[in-house]
Amino acid sequence: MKTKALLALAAALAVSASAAEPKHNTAVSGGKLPKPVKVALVKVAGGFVDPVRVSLAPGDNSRLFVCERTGVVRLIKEGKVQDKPFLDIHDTVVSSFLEQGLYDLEFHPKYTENGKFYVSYSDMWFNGTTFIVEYQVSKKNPDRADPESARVVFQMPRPYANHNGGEIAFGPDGYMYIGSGDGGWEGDVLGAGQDLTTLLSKILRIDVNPTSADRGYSIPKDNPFITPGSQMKLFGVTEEAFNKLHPNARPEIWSFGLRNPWTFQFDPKTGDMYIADVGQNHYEEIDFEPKGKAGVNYGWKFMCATHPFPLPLDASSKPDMEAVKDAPRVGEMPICEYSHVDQGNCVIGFGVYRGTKFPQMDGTYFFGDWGSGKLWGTARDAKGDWQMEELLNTKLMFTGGGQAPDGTLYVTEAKANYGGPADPAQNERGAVWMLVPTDKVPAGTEVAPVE
Ligand SMILES: [Ca+2]
Repeated sequence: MKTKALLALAAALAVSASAAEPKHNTAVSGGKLPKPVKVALVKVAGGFVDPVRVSLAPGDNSRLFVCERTGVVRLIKEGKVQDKPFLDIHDTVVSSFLEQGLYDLEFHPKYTENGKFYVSYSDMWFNGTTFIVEYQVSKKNPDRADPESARVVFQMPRPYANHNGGEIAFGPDGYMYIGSGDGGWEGDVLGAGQDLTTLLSKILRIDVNPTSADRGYSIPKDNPFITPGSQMKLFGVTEEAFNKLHPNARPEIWSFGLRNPWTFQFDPKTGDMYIADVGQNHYEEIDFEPKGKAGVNYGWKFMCATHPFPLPLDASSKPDMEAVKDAPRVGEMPICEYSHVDQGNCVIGFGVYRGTKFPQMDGTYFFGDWGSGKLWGTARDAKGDWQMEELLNTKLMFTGGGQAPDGTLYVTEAKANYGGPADPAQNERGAVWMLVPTDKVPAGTEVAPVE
């Protein structure tokens, strides 16, 4: 009887687990978007030193704040780059290595009321430590930040110069989400991916409003790895309940198992998250997180995209898929993946278009590759399967993007490469582009050449 009851319980659990975790496909290039669209990149402005992000303030579609990796935030106003920057913190940003510098700028969701915004960058004086600092706009001039208003919100030491992540974004819940890479070198030498005691290799979630003056931020009470004090007892707790406790986990963690989430975005309509996780040697991936789903494991370093890591190579130095076909898969699988063989080497997410101007783009997530200049769209078809379609093959080296309140998507592109000049100011200048359907390209504008 007892065995039968256990078997019934196991069967019930299996059913409920599969109901809670619907399986989805992992799309590869070659699919067709449910809403067919042809797109072009229209140049907005050039002359930027390694631009990596574009930010726009809530309710304001007219001003583009461009993050230059060297630590300068330039302002494009009514299509013209302003002479004076919005913010210049180059004397505290280290940018001599390609993956370091000013990463991102985000405006507080209530910016129109409180004038607060946030930058994330690699700090020069703290050996590349990630800093997230709050500033306020000048009370006298909306085109200028107040440099004296700096308040350090968050800092996180980086063991190596690479895999810093960098993206910050406010979720639909008003909390700040932070992309943090695995700490660097290659192959997750620190074992950070599956380690809940480190902030490396994660998406973090914090409240930028501290609850006490001696802290830079506070922890949202429903973060997934907080252990409530009431549960810290060793007796009278079921094994199942113990299994859910992570007494050493960092409470800032939202999700884990990410290699280098340099970009991620929220769908402005649904609140779902798309993570462009940069892969190693063989595959790039896009992860999808339904709104509010906490504590997800995206698999690194057990997995790179849908493939076990490390991948054994065959006699011709190609991944030996036969050797790993029965290997266990760990964590949530991506919705899209592509190979380094002919598709690129560093995935860059741009965002989900949501707007009234271009209905044929609505609901599609757009992303590209830094190495190949290809640009894809992905969305679910009528059956619920993810489709991934190549839309452009450019010569641009994509670095990031940004989205306007009206849904318009922007793309940044720089010419910098590994092994380039130690002073990024010596790099060829990059530009900001706007993603539009080809039949909506404004007359007299420059369009990115495609192959
Ligand atoms: Ca951002």
